[in-house]
Amino acid sequence: MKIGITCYPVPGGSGVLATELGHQLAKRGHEVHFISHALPYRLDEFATNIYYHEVQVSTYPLFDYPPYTLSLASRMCEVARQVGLDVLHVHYAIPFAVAGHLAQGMMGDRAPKLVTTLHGTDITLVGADKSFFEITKYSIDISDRVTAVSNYLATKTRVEFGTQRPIDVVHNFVDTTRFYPQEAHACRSDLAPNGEKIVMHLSNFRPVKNITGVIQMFHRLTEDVPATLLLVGDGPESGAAMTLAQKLGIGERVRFMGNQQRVENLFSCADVFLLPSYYESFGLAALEAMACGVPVVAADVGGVSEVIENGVNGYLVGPDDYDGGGEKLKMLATDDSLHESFKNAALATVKNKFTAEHIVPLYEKVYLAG
Ligand code: GMT
Repeated sequence: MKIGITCYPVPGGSGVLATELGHQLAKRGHEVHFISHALPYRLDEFATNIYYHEVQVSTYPLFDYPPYTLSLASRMCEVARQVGLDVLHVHYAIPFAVAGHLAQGMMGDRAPKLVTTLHGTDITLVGADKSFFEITKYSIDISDRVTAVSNYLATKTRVEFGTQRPIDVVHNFVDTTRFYPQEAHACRSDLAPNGEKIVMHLSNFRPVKNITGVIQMFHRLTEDVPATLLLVGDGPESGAAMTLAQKLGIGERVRFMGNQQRVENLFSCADVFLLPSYYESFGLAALEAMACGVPVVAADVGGVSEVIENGVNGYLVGPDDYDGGGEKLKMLATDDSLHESFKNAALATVKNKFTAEHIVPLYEKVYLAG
């Protein structure tokens, strides 16, 4: 098939998933066309069967806000005509589904099928904002097929928007040829020269990620265990994280890595991954950690329990339960046999449910469905 993909190109779960899906579809022989205003964050090297079509966003003194959605719709239509797209798969409802719908309208009979994947905050935060409510509801209604990344998100969407339309649940997946337990990367000796334990957090540092929880839970751990916190990613809460770490006297134990392309190398240095978000529709970063054999302590919110089984392959705590989170970090950092059993259970969860081989055919089925 010829598949167009539109996603946010910046670091974030929806863009990562969309790009990883593009890679997997291309490997399976499909022709994949990314349509975006910038190269997606993980589309960082040449790959056979993958093409990139940039959207030029024009501005004009009359426009206070450049009309990106219209430029995108035009580009989607051009690409669809040029290459004969069968499917246009947009990741995140706003504004991509509406742009896709406009492109379909311009294409007439030869329009590609519009598939919209809901990732989480497009429904829970952005979509539920009054000013976006109607357009998000419309985006769901006009898509030919809608998928959601967890059962939780599919149910939440039906309830929030009062829609009965079918939503296929297609969980996130991880590329296990890239994310697997490997020898600790050279950075481990640099980050933990005296054998400290390494806790890692990866996100785009938005308020929903509860960076205060990350620092506080890590702080509880350091009361008993020498440890380093690896913060990977960047965003609006980065500065506050640094300030809080300094205030708690653990500033020197926290390493800010910024946005990194090869996060698998950093996972290979970590002992535990920490994700105490206030909301998480799935938790792709947790899944990547698990694929690298790193047990996760996460908040029991949204669809996280569809990935993490509490007490088996990770721990689930309340997002503001700093003592509970710190205690679980401590258990995994100090009990080697517990760590080994969680590591093996996490690897088995990934292998049995969340590999590309399990999930990508489900997307192909959605593309082919009538
Ligand atoms: O919130 C983020 O970290 C980014 C966000 C996005 O849409 O870019 O991630 C969402 O999509 C991921 C991929 O499907 C999910 O694994 C994340 O759980 C989800 N984030 C939230 O729900 C907060």
